[in-house]
Amino acid sequence: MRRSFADDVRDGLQKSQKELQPWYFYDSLGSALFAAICELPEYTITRAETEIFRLNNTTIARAFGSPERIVELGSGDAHKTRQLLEAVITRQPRLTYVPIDVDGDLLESTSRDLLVRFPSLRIDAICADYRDIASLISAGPKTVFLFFGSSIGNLDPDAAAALLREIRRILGRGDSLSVGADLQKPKEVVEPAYNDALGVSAAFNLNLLARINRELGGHFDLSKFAHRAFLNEDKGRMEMHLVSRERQVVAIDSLSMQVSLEKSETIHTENSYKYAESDLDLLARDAGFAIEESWRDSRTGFIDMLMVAR
Ligand code: AVI
Repeated sequence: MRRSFADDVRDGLQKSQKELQPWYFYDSLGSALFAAICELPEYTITRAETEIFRLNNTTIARAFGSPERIVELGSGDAHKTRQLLEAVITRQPRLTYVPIDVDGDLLESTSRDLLVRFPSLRIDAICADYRDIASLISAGPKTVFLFFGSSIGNLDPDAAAALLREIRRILGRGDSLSVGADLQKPKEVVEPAYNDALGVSAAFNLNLLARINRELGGHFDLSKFAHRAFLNEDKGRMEMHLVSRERQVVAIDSLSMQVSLEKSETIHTENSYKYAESDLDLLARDAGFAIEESWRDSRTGFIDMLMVAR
C-alpha cells in the first residue's frame, strides 16, 4: 500500500536531513504553479519538448506503430501530449488513452477537454501515483507508455531503473516507452530555471508547507522560510530546499508533532536529475529496452527517446 501524505510528512521531518517528497507539490495550487513555471523564460524544459513534438509529431506517431492503448505517467494538463494524440488518432481512431496523475481535478478537466477535441478517443483516467504502475496497469493490448517532461529526473536513479523495469514487465515485445529527459547543461543555464526572477519556483516550493498547513493542521509561517535551488555537480542533479530563516518550532496538529528547525537548517524537497545520453542508454538497456529513435530540441538541451521492449 502506498504511504499517505501524513505518513511521509511525519517520517520526512524526523530525518536528520529533513525532507518532503516532491510528489506532494501537485495539489490544485501546486499544479497551477507548475503550469506557470512551464511558461517562464528561464524554464526551458516544456518549450523544448513542445518544439520536439511540433516538429516531429507525425514521425513520432509513426514510430509508435498503431497502439490500441497509450498510458501516460504524470499526465498533468496533457498540453504537449495533444499534438501526439492527434497524430496517433489519425492513424488509429480506436485508441484508449490512460492518463495517470495524482491531481484528480486536473485529470478530470483535462479528460473532458480531450473528449471534446477527440470524440472517438476512449479515456480511462486513473488518479494515482504512477510509481504504483504494476498494480494500476495490466498487460494487454499493444501499448505505448509516455513519460514526458523530464519527470524521470525527479526519481533517484535506482527508482528510475525500477520503474522502467516495472513498465517493461507490463509491455509485450516490440511495445514502446517514450521518455523525455533534460540533458546535462552548465550551472549558469540550469540554476536560473529553478530560481526565476518572478519567484514562481519559490512559491511552488513553499506551497508544500502551505499544503501541510491546509491539510494536516500545520502552523508553518511561510515568511520564515526561503527557497534555495542549486546544482549538485557531484550528483548531476538540481536540488531544491526550504531554508529555515531562524530557529523555530512548528506544530502540526493532526500529526501531534512539533518540528524543531535550527537557523539555516534545510528541508530537502526535490531532486531533478540532468542526464548524459550514455546514462539514458544504460538505463534503457538494463530495463530490457533499446533506444530506437531519439529527437532533440534545437538547443539540444532536451531529448525525447523511443525505447522499444526487447
Ligand atoms: C516536473 N519536473 C520535471 C519539474 C523539474 O524540473 O524537475 C518540477 C519542477 N521543480 C521545480 N521547477 C520545476
